[in-house]
This record gives sequence, C-alpha cells and structure tokens, in this order.
Amino acid sequence: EPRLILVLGDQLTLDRAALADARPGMDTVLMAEVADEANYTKHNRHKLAFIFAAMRHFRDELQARGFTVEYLTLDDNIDSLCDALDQVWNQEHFAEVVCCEPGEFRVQSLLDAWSTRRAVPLKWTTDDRFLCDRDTFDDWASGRKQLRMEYFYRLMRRRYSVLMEGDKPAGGQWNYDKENRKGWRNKHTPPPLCASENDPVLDEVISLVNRRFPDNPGDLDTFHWAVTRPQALQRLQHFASYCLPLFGTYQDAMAEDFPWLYHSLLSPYLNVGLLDPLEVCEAVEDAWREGHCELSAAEGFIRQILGWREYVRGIYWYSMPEYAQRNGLEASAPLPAFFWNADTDLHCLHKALDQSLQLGYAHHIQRLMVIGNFALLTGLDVAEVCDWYLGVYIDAFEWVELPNTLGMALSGDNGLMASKPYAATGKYIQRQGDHCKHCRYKPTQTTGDGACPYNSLYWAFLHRHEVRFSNNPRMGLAMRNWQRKPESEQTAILAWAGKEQARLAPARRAT
Ligand code: FAD
Ligand code: DLZ
Repeated sequence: EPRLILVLGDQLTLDRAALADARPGMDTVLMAEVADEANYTKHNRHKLAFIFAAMRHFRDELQARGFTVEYLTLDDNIDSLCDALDQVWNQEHFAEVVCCEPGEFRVQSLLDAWSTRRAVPLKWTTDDRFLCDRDTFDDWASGRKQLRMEYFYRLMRRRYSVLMEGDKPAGGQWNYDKENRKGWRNKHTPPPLCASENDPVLDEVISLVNRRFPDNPGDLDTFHWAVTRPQALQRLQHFASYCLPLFGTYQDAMAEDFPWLYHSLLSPYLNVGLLDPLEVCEAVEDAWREGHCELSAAEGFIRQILGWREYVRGIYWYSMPEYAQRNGLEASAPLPAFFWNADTDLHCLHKALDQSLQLGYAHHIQRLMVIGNFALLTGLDVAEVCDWYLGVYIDAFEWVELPNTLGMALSGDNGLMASKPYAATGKYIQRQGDHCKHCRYKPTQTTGDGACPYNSLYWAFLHRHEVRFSNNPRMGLAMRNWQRKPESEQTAILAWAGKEQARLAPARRAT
C-alpha cells in the first residue's frame, strides 16, 4: 500500500532515514514550506533562503528519481506541518505516514499529537544521518556520574575507525589541541570563499524571503551558501584544499577583517543533510594521509564533527524537554536591544553581532567567547539568549543550538555540557584576535573610563557565583586570583562592574 513520507526542511538526504526504503511510483513524498516553521523564532533571512532553496532543489531531485512529490510553497499559505498533512492525507488511501525522527523535540511533539488526534498511524524512522543514534547515546550516558565529551569522542573514533592505527589513535595521541589555537596576528590571508553558481531557484526564493520577511535580519545580497548536494561537496573540497592546513592553527582566532577565517562553513550542509558527517571526516582524514595537512589540523576538525556534534545531539535528546527550562545561574537580565542592531561600542562584540545578523554566520569563538561570554558575564536571560541564537544563525536547529548556548556558553545546565564556565576577560579576546587595536576600551584596564567592560564584569561574575564555583577545581585558580585582591580593589571593581552592567545590560524592571 502507498505511504505518505513527510520530509522536513532539514532532512534533505536521498536514500537515508525515511527515504531509505521509499518506493518511487508507489509512495508520495510531502514537503511543505509552512508559516509556523518559518516563524517559530526570528530566523535569519539567510537561513530561510537556504532551507527553502535547498528544499526546492531536493524536490526536483526526488521528482527526477520518479517520486511523486506534493510540495507546498510558502505562498500556498499553509500554517503548519499538521495542516500540510491534513491537506494531503485524504487525497489518496495511504497506509501510514512515515517520517524520519525530527531534530527538534517541539516538532516530534506536534506531529505525535497530530497522529493521535487524527488517528493516523505515524512511523518514525531512526535518523541514520547521525553517527550515534539516540538509544546508543542514552545507554552510554545513563549510569555515568559525569558525562565528558572526550570519552565519547574516543569511543566514536574507535567505532568508525577514524584517525586510528589499529587500536591506537593516529600519532599516539587522541588530542592535539596544544598545537592548535593561535591568536590572529595578520600573518596570513585566508582564502576567498568558494564561488557560487547562478541559480534561478535560489533567486526566486531570495525574492520570496525578502518580500515575506522584511523585518528579519540578514542581507541576502551577500548570500553565498550552497543549496544542493553537488555544490555542498564542492564546498567540502574547497575547505579541504584551501582552509584545512591552517584550520587548527587559527581555530580559536578572531580577525576583524575575515569573518570566516579558515573555518569550513559546512555546518548548514551537515545539519540539513546535504553532507554526511562521516564523509566529511573521511575527506579530512584522507587529506591528512595524503600529506596535505598536519595531524593536529585534521584531528582538531574531526573532533568537532565526530565528537562535539554527535555529543551535543546526544545531550539534547537525553535531557529534553526539561533541559530547555534550565537556568542554573539564575540569569534574568533582558536581552539588550543592540543584539538586534549591533549598535555597541565594544568593538569585538559589535563585529561579532554585526556579522551574525548580516551574514547569519559567526565562528565558534565569536559565538562562545565574545557574544556568549558577554551574555554569561552580564547574566542575560537564558531563554532570550537561546532564542536569539536559534534565529540568527544559518545552521541553528534546537538540537545543536540549545546545548551549545544554554549549556556551553551560558553554563546554565549545572555543568552537564562543560565542567567550567567559559568566562573570560578582555585579555583573552586581545590574545586571540586583533579587535582591541580599534576599540575605545583597553583590555589592560579594569576600572575607570576606557576600561574594557569584559574585565570588571568577569570579576563581578566570579564574585556573584563564588559559593557555587568554590568547589570546582577548574575554577580554583581564577577564584584565588579574585580572593587575593585587596578588599579596596574588589570594592572598586564591583562598583565599576555595577555601572557597566547598568549601562550595557540593565536588570529587568520589577513590574
Ligand atoms: P568549523 O569550525 O569549520 O567546524 C567544523 C564543524 O564541526 C562544524 O561545521 C560543525 O558541524 C561542527 N562543530 C564544531 N563545533 C561544534 C559544536 N560545539 N557543536 C556542534 N557541532 C560543532 N553549531 C551549529 O551547527 N548550529 C548551531 O545552532 C550552533 N550554535 C552554537 C551556539 C553557541 C553559543 C556556540 C558556542 C556554538 C554553536 N555551534 C552551533 C557550534 C559551532 O559554533 C558551529 O558549528 C560552527 O561555528 C559552524 O561553523 P563551521 O561550519 O565553519 O565550523
Ligand atoms: C527551520 C525550518 C524552516 C524555517 N522552515 C521549514 C519549513 O517550512 N518546512 C519544513 O519542513 N521545515 C522547515 N524548517 C526545518 C524544521 O523547523 C525542522 O525540521 C526542525 O527545525 C527540526 O529540526
């Protein structure tokens, strides 16, 4: 009997998951651009254009393979995925709806509720585009006192034989971070972006998105993302050829003139299924084996995909829905307006926010140590910050955004994601990048006019959470540095930090 296969906007992989045993000529595929998905957060226009253009190309690919595809565009004005299902379910006699398990808890809940309400059988298929399925992660995690990415990562290296020599890690070490992560000193010029092709499908989508989302962030004149699998494969080759050799070296660098540096820009393709995580790791391992890059670069990159990416997805499903409610540090200051217009004179923050809004992209250190660090130190409301991250980045889907933001950047999950908060002063930002040269604030100064706000806010953060962090061995040194300061200095720092907090991120007014 024919089945109705629902393919969501981030499930664009042929022959996998719900499409693995799909039968052209027999089953119908449903894909729908719907208002609720386009509006559940204020998505960047890059993200909307990327997803809709990739969905439309995927539809064409399925049709070319002989599938019947019911495709609803945004201008068909369908509100929700459930409404789309309602519209198509009764068109023909289908045995069941089949869908690959979604990335987000929200979507799983609403589709389950639809299936119960309509008494329609809904079959979830495992999302085999991830390298660790949900049950396997749960088995690994449950019963452990503490979860650490490093052990999970080693397991994955062994399981998939990536960068292994027999049972030993290639080169004898699991981790080459010590050789990575230099600051930016303008010694190199990163390669240009991979060229894009003319694409009428994309042009039409860009007009649609500009017309329908005039108030969303994102300048689509700068759109340069791939929207098909062949294009995404080209981007992978471009990365491996031109960026990989210096990827590790500058993994944690920040350069004010180079928003992309040597990063791969592959997260959007991985997250919607245009690239497969194992093929990406294997391409990078091959590049190393062919002598094209150092082991430290290949390992530093593979760790992000085989390790972090799978790990955060595991954490998300292991801990949802309760995870999204956590706010371990009781952060509650409202998101400052400049998060939406980048209008701040902290130069590094301005640059990171501006490129996030305009390009839909910032690299990891900007997300974590500039924007996230600011939000952590000023105690911005966790839910508001998470919602901002979910909207603003082209690669943002809750399964990956939430553990990274709530857990890693905001330390809001009581240490599940990170064993210590990623809090840092302006000196860290100075060491890693070149922004401080053009900033009115000095990273060497903590109080008084011209002092970098990250400095006093950092000490105030430690002071605020002194009790909570005093037993954390990884915070011992920082705490002792604070406690060793003379009381008069502490008082001056806290007074200055109070002023900076009130100026940059004032507390919510009591109602
Ligand atoms: P590269 O630096 O080239 O890294 C290679 C790949 O590794 C990425 O494409 C990505 O797939 C993976 N990766 C690297 N770090 C992580 C990580 N911490 N978690 C999961 N995967 C990782 N990544 C997203 O894909 N979507 C998000 O919504 C997202 N939100 C984030 C929010 C915060 C606060 C932080 C600190 C990080 C977030 N990340 C997110 C992780 C990371 O910043 C991005 O994956 C990366 O910047 C994407 O750019 P790239 O492809 O050039 O990455
Ligand atoms: C993110 C997104 C957007 C903006 N629009 C759609 C859409 O119109 N139709 C669709 O099927 N999927 C969309 N998506 C992706 C879904 O929100 C995605 O499946 C969830 O984020 C779960 O990962």
